[in-house]
Amino acid sequence: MWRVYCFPLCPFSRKIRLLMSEKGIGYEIWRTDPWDAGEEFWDMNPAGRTPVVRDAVKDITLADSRAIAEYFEETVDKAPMINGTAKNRAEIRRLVALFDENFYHDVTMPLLHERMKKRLILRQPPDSRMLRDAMKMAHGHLDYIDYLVDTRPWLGGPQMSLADLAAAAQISVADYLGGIDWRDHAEAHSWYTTVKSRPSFGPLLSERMEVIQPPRHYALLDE
Ligand SMILES: N[C@@H](CCC(=O)N[C@@H](CS)C(=O)NCC(=O)O)C(=O)O
Repeated sequence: MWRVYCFPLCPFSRKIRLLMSEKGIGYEIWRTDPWDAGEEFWDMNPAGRTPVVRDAVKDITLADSRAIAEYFEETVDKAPMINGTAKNRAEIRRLVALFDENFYHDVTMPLLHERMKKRLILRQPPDSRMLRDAMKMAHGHLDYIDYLVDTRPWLGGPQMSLADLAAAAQISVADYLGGIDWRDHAEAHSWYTTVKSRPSFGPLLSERMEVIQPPRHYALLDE
């Protein structure tokens, strides 16, 4: 069985866990905080980042969520997530990069820093200006999702794809940290509720990161 080295609020690990569940690939979680990881973890990924996945029986270790996603896409036929025509697949990859890079840097990373790292590691209060800025950036990204789901059934095209999983993974962490205001984003909210209601999402919604509690609506499927 695969082991996923991650911590509950890592959006890239969430994306991989969603992909593995959708494809029916079994895995166990191995709690790893990159800021407190040991030598074994650094040996597996010299970048020192989660997620890392390992199958000890086959002696396969993979790191970097995009490399991992491509590996499972190439080796497991069930539920293709980089799907459709070459043009479609390029569009899916574009959106995955947009959410992994832009959304993460604009929204998820500052929220993780202010609300998680400062609380658990640095023992400092969050900077309210940084929180406000991250929420403002989230608003812009949600506007774009409103537009996408207005013009196509799923973010990347006619079928659910890795673009939906990447976006929902980032949004779920931002939502956990109180950084998402769903008002004025009915289309994005309806799309997110559909993704969040899938069985693959269940385990993510029930996990908690120590003393940091999500807002009440976070795990509810009708809100
Ligand atoms: N490009 C990487 C990004 C992974 C990443 O940034 N992971 C964060 C946790 S969410 C991390 O491990 N950060 C620790 C660090 O950068 O030192 C991927 O897609 O896997």
